[in-house]
Amino acid sequence: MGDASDVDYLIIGAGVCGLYQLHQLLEIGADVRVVDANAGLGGTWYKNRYPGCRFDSESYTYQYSFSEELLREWDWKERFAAQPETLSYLEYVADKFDLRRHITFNAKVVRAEWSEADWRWAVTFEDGMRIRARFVLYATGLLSVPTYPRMAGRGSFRGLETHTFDWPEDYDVTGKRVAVIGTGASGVQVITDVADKVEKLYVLQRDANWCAPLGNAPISPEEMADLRAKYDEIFAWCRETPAGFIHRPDRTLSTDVSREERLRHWEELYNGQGAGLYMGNYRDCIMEPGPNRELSEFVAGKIRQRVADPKVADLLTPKDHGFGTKRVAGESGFYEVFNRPNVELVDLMAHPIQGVTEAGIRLDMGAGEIRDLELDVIVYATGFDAVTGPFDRIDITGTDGVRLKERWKDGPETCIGVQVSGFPNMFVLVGPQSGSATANFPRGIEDVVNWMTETARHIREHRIGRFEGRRDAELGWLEHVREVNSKLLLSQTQSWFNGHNINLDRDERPRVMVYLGGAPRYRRRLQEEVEGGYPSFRLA
Ligand code: N01
Repeated sequence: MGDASDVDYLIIGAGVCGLYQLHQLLEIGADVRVVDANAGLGGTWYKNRYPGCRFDSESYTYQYSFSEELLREWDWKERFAAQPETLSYLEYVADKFDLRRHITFNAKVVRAEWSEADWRWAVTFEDGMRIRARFVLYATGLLSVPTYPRMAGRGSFRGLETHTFDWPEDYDVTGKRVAVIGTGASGVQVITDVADKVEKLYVLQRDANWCAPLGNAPISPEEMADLRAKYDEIFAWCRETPAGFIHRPDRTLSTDVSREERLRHWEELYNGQGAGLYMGNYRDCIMEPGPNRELSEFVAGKIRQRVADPKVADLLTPKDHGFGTKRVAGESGFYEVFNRPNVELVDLMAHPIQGVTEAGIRLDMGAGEIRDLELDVIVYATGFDAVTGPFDRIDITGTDGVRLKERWKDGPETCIGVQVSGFPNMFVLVGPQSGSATANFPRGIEDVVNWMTETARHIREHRIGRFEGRRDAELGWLEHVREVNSKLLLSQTQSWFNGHNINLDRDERPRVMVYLGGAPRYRRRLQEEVEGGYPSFRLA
């Protein structure tokens, strides 16, 4: 393809964030185009088609709040909608607001180069197409680069080998012999969904991960009507909670109440809905080791009650981190799966994978012994090169020929999570150290997109041609994020939240990937910039 015409705003990514940003920029009459590597819209919800995929935000909080009409028209079927419903919702939004004609699909960006001569980005695509844009907005997602583990023989397997993220559309596992590697949020969902359909399921677990019941159920028409009547209240409430969920940490400390009261409260949260047990619990449970240990022991007791074999229950209980100090997986019958005769938990710590063979997976049983698992399907539920991965795979060059990948080689640095010094006119809508990264996603991105839209207005009104984050502001933000994050036990565990995401080297230095200061504080920080005339940025 030849050169495409210039555009003012180029948004990369047509997922939850990109679609909303497109709508908002169109509303203010901006010249805008969206490009997406996929053949359809939806981002995460387009790609993740593995059985059991759903979100663990309450459905009615995982939707756009900008249009009353849309809120009136759309009915959610389940408290926690599954992937097909969420994708249908996003398609409905795109059609209703006539967004599709502004999106180019099958357009994978491979390079973006800043030109200081004319203050434009030259964006190159895999097929050779080029677009020149005044501003490039990255809505490339946090979890859009899957990581396949490095294993000898991978690719030689005769059956289906797939990552959860790349699950082939409509692939049916019924009657098959399946191995799932990984027990994070994706693994837990796929394992639970396929267990009663497959002939044999091997769950290959390295470290155990904490889970909590999701409490999913259908939404009746009466409940839907009731929720709809309360939408204003629900959105207002979510705006004030740290992660944009309906759950909010309790100001009471666990040590302020009796043990009897604590256990009663935890029992209630465990049997409740969604992420209440770790987002709506006593504040000190995710900040102080002692209270966290007691809560972890409570949840471990639940695992022992639900899993018949005590040895399996013990293996499924995390030993390396406390409850809620990594992303907790929402589950719906996960533990009961291990009581089924066709399911086997394989402890990779004791019996590591030696390699993938034509017929399946070979385990190292120690003392020179091996064990071959004969399989039809291998599922890698092994996570993502999270947060920075989507940027690393594009060759982004800023001023003086500096590459973003090089700038971020020891960890990302951003100006309040929305820009990077040396990369003018490049805006990060979803990326490192942004409030959008750890929030209930639609709630988090609304803050950034609304700020971006306001900023686009400012750019037009003041005829700004060059907009760049200041280095001193960037260093200040990094220090602030480090300080805020250090207050939570989450910052001390190894997960994608602090850069232990690519599983190549498990002892990699922690990186400041996310901002844990909460959505309200982040929103205020962005607003301060607008009100103060953008003091953290250089405008020309
Ligand atoms: O990925 P993960 P995920 N050999 O990184 C294991 C979102 N999400 O896709 O802990 C063997 O959490 C790894 O083991 P270990 C959500 O934000 C949301 O599950 O490193 N095992 C771990 O068990 C979530 O946080 C929803 O020892 C290997 C697993 O693979 C994020 O996506 C649903 C391995 C990876 O877990 C990522 O979740 C799904 C190896 N070489 C996902 N490498 C909802 O909203 C990795 N593992 C409900």
